Amino acid sequence: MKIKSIKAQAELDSRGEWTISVNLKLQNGLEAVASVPQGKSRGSNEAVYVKPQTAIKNISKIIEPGLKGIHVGNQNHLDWILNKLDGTENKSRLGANATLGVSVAAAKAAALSRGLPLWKYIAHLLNYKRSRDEFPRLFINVINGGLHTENNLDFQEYLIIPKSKNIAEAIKIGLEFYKKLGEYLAKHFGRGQTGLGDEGGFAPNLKNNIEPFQIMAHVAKTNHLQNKIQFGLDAAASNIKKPPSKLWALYKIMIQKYNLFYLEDPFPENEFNYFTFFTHKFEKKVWVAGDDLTTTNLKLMRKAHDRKSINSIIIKPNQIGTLTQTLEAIEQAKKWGWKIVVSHRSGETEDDFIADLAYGSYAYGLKLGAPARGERIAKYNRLLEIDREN
Ligand code: 2PG
Ligand code: MG
Repeated sequence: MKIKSIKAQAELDSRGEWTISVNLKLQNGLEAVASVPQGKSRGSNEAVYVKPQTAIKNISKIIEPGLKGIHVGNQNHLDWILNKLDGTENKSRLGANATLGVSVAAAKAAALSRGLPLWKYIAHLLNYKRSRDEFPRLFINVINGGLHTENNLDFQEYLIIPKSKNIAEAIKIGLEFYKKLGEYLAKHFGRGQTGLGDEGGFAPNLKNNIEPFQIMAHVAKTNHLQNKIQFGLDAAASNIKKPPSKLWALYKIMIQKYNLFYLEDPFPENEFNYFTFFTHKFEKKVWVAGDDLTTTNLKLMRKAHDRKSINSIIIKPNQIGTLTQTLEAIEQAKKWGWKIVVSHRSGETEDDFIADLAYGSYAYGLKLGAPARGERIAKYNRLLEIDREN
């Protein structure tokens, strides 16, 4: 299980932007590939990406020589070396795109060598021994706005979260709702309003930022799905110009009228105090999640914990740059009782790693976009496969 070679190359993400994929070969002949996603509405404290060509060069000049002969079965040690080779707090030397690609490819190679499905290998890294009887709930982005579209909605993601007994049923509910929503938009707003945003959700122009929930509630009710889904929102408020007090008033309506269940980044990433007031007031009703606020970074997570700013967290491996640090963030968040939602990025590849990560880390949820377009569908299909493997 020792590393023989690591090669990286440029490939395209779902927005047609260049990213990288990494091929890692072991001395035992096995090989694993990982591709790296890229966000658009990024938190300013995320680990630094370097240009794809620089990441590729760093992998061949620095990472491959530094990791050759290293055993992939010890993920901790391998990621420790990656951090050592980088030598910065935020991966700015090697690039978090370079380190994450290698880190995930190594985990995949280790899982292959042990003959384990990746999610089981991740559970093993976390020392989870009991068999998995739950599954991550799906956070499905059905209406897109903000930076992921050209439409007039300020909020980035209007989410549905199916309630179901198993993953296949959750996917079916998601599919049905998504189809019915598309039909409704085409009928009432015209075909031009059913274009898709970056994460596959519809991107209509609507009269205000609450109307998506009016429509979603209506579609749920008329299709007898109202007891089968809950609503969520990723405001991605760092990109919104409205003052926090105005945002607060909108969230209040969403909670009171639409039973909002999950609310991510309700305020800009530096507004820890607003988060704290809000969470204090609404923590019994809604899961208030940090994304740009916390960037999968233990230091920021600690700050949010000390101030009681959130009760839920988004986990994105590429915000921190190695699998080990991602798992550390998950472990810590669990100790604090936060609800954990593993997430894709808006610029995705066909790599389905996050499905295994959500499953294997026993996360509460997986945010994976709408059931449309190959890069999102890859994750849905992997979930179905895991369900059969389990
Ligand atoms: C977010 C993400 C993913 P991006 O804000 O949660 O949905 O968007 O990848 O553009 O940062
Ligand atoms: Mg977010």
